[in-house]
Amino acid sequence: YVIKESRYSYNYVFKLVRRLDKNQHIKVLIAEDSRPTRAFIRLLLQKHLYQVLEANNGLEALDVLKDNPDVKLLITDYHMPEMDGFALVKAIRQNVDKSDLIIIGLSGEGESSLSAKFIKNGANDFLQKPFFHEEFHCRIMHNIESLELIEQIQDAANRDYLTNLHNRRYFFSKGGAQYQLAVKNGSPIAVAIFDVDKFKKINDTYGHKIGDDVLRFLAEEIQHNLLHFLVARMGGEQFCAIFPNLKNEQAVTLMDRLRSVISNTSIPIDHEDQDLDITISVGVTNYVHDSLEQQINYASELLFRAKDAGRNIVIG
Ligand code: GH3
Ligand code: MG
Ligand code: MG
Ligand code: MG
Repeated sequence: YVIKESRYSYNYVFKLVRRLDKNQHIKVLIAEDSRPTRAFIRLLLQKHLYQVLEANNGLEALDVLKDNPDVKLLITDYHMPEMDGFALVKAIRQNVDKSDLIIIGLSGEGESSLSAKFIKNGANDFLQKPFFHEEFHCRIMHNIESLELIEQIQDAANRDYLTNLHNRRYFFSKGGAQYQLAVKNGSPIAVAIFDVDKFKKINDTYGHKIGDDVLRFLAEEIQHNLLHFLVARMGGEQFCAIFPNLKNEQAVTLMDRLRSVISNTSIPIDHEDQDLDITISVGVTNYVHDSLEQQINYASELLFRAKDAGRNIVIG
């Protein structure tokens, strides 16, 4: 197929080939009442391996979006029965913004004023019918790439640079929501705070760089053992985890397993072929306070007790 369209520039084709793999995971919805136009757009999209969904009018499009919240791109006509393209864009933009769903409006020949109106109503872009295939694909690719860039920037803002774990800000935002939901529903929720024992000594003995390597290694171990739960690096050598629907003893069991794995794993370090043994201490609590911040403070008190008790221990 790519070869057939060899009138495209080399750069474009190269970029396209790299994209095809990603496109298979991208859902595109076409809202268009003209069946031949819909079929034509579907064909163009399927050639580039997108997953394609169709709707006959705006109302149908809203239904499809409700069932498929992972749709990334909507291509919508203006003139449609039941609900037109503008009403559709307006309805969507009440609660889904431009960085979560791309909308491209379609306007017919001699309707160039519709293009500006589409944008004013919240569309990301527009295409005027009839269009060249290359223009169609360039517009779509350009918009999807912008969206992916925004997602990458958002993700980077939510992560800690050294360990790639989530950061404190994300923990309080996402974990705070999980916590409030549990408080509202009266369901159990546990939080843990944990900290490397005598980490300062590792820095003092081997240097800050090896200290950093140890934190990275530890973060992988934590991620691997607490998969499916929100974990964050709170700062320094301290980490937090939140466990919706777990009772205290279940969270204690989980954290004690992590503690045991870490204490039994030697970390290879770049220092005279040595391995390094580290341990962590943990404080675990279940719901007592109405805010996550207070709950974390409470868990920190238990962490201090774990340190007092001699370290390499979970108190909960
Ligand atoms: P305790 O068992 O009581 O937790 O002792 P500790 O030495 O682990 O605790 P302390 O709070 O005294 O020291 C923590 C050290 O962690 C001090 C600081 O230099 C180091 N640290 C904090 N952030 C980083 C980092 O990003 N990289 C490295 N290499 N070290 C860090
Ligand atoms: Mg129409
Ligand atoms: Mg420490
Ligand atoms: Mg400390």
